[in-house]
Amino acid sequence: AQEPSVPPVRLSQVGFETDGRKIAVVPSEATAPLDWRVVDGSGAVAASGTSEPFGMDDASGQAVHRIDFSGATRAGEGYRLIVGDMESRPFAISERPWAGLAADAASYFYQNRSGIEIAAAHVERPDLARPAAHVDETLTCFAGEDMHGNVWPGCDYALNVGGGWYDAGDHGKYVVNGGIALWTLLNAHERFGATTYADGALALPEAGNGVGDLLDEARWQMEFMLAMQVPEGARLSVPVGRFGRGATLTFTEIDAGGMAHHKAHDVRWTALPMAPHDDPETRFLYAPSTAATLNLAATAAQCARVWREVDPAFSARCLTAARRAFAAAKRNPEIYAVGQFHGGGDYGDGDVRDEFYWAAAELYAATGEALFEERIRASPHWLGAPGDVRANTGHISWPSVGALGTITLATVETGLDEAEVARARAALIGAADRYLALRDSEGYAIPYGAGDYTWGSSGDILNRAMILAVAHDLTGEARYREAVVDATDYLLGRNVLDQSFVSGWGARPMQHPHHRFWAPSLGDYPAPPAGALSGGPNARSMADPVAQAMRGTCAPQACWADDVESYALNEVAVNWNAPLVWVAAWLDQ
Ligand code: 9MR
Repeated sequence: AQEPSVPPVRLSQVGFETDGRKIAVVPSEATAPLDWRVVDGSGAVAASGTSEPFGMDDASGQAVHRIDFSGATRAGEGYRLIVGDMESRPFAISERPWAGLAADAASYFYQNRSGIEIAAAHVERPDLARPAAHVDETLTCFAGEDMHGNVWPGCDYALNVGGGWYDAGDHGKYVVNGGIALWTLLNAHERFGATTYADGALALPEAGNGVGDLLDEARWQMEFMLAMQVPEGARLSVPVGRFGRGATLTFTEIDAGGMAHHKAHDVRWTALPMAPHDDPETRFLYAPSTAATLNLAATAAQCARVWREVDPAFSARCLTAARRAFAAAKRNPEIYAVGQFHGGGDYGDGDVRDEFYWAAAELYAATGEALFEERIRASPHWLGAPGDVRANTGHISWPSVGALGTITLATVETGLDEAEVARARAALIGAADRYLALRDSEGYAIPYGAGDYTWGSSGDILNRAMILAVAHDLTGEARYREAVVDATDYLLGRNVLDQSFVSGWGARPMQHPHHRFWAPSLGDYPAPPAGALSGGPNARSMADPVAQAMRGTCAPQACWADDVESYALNEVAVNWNAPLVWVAAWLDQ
């Protein structure tokens, strides 16, 4: 259940670490500082001070003050922050406020697996169980018209692409986007696989098999990614030319062997609500793309490295697939996902230089071979364009994956010399420094600007938190960790909406994600499990009717609704929950 909003003191609804950063935000036009005090459950003052007037905050559309009450350090429940006649809801201070969040966030992936029963034994409530769906699905390529009347020729084979995760609230499975989520879980395994995500830590059917639970989860997706690879020697007719949408396409035949099909999904969007096993539609593979091929190359190379000791045969299989994919991408470097089809997301990306860099970095980390090293050095993402956060490794999202390669080069033992490793590290620390500066310039003290709020803003913010966390690990400087706490506190309630964007966490959690099965308002369907992250406020691509009705009426941080119908504001997705897995585990350590 959700408590009513308690305006107007905004702080994390999940609480604070004893010796950690504690920030609250209150709206106030006052130009002079305001007196505040934190009182404990018995009314005794635990800390007091004066606020920092910030002035107008464009993201929230309010004038605000920031209050730093980090001086309140004693563990306890029932604290309140009092500022004049404003009073917060009760909050807790504890050693581990985020304990359990990492496991809940990871459970999202199990519960969105395709091709397997979701068993009552592994979920928090029996109504979250469901039968297996799309088991061993053997699909051929879509042949027919796209939305713009282009006729796609298809392929003359079928692949068993069962398994994998559903991308989001829909039933599609996408290699672009599946790849970034998979990389993030594998990276989290490398860091937290012996602790937070050790074997048996999560409720999984594979628990007790001697393998870290995040590896088990990642394998479910890795097998799907491998299955999406085009058979050797297959000649396919694909669109050529520069990235462009809606245009009349020209098709050319290529040697597509080793590429990856961009995606697999229903020929029509499945209805909302609908459990996966009730899906009545026909599903197809869609044409391969260079971006998907490089997502496969990068994650399969990461697989080869991470599973080397755990499962040498699987590791070898991954390495072969990664090499084949990289060679296929070099042979076909500009096959873009320009088709727009009914029934699935596009994930079209007109610039794959970052995907080439990412794949080369992972293949270099896996093999140490000169071919990949040269490719890294030749990439604009290696040197980085000064001042450009995207090119210079700081921005992570499904079409922008350069920083993933840089994180690997900066933190994994490769053949790079010391100076080059230092450069990779400096690039990440430089990006983190820009996020710190942005955090300081925002009223709600988060590394996200008023103009940034777009589809999946929650995931963006967590990806920035990941960069800040890496900078903390590289430098040991507390200010980077504080900014990770800031980003997390925002998601857990320190925002203009007094909203936790994570289901099951906080006094006012998101409850109605755009998800076909977790749709309690639409019939006999379960409420979401704890740990699912809403896409979050989006003022830039307000594509659905709920969002459209809000256009022009909301400040960027307020452009959000807890509405099952709103895919642009309140969907859940693997690429957003994956950095929640990573950041929650990092913070709890
Ligand atoms: O996350 C994607 C966002 O960046 C795009 O702007 C949007 C429109 O193309 O698509 C989002 O991804 C959706 C995908 O296309 C289909 N499954 C649900 C995804 C999350 O909303």
